[in-house]
Amino acid sequence: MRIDIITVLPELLESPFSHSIMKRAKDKGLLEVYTHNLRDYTPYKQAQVDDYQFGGGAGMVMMPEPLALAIEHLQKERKYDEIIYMTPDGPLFEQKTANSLSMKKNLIIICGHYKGIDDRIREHFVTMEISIGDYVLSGGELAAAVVVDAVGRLLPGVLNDETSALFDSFQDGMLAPPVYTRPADFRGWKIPDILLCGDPKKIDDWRYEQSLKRTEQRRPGLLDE
Ligand code: 6GU
Repeated sequence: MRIDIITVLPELLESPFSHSIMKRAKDKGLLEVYTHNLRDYTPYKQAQVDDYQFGGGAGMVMMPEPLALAIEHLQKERKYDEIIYMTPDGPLFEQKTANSLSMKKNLIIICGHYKGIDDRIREHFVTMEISIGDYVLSGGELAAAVVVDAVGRLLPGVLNDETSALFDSFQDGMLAPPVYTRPADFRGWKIPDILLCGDPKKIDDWRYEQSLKRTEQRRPGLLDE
């Protein structure tokens, strides 16, 4: 999978994909992430990419021309499955969004700043909008990093048995069960006996019960869906 990210802050997107599982995905050639500085595509002087909004009001808006030129530059090279705009007024990002995006080949992600982007770009170029939650970030970059991480780890070959996504919280509509590692007795706090019983079926049943209990207690809404 290839992801092209259009941003005014490419520096912000260097570190998130340079470690751990995202690094492995890139090293294995399973995930390619390229950042593009929007200022490289503006025809305006002083690398201007934003301007005052028509009708008045506080806050700048990202101009359509630099965004259109950046998108069209990328589209000349390959066909994109989705052009995604990161915006707090988009549909909420969920595990099922990540699952479906992980099956695409080429994605563009546009990171907004200030008051957002000129609406004509949303109308004529953007095919999908994503918000990562009901709060406002100062730009779309951190949200884009969340999406790339959630999607990248699902690509076939990225995770191994130890890190398998099959039993993640949300993957089956439930939260994950509690987990424990050595020592079995830490400061007198013991792990549940059943985990030492050696019967995989019993352990599976216990984990399922724990998942259900956690989900009922913490996120009852998930069980209705
Ligand atoms: Cl995608 N962008 C911004 N700026 N803020 C957000 C968001 C995105 N999702 C939640 N808050």
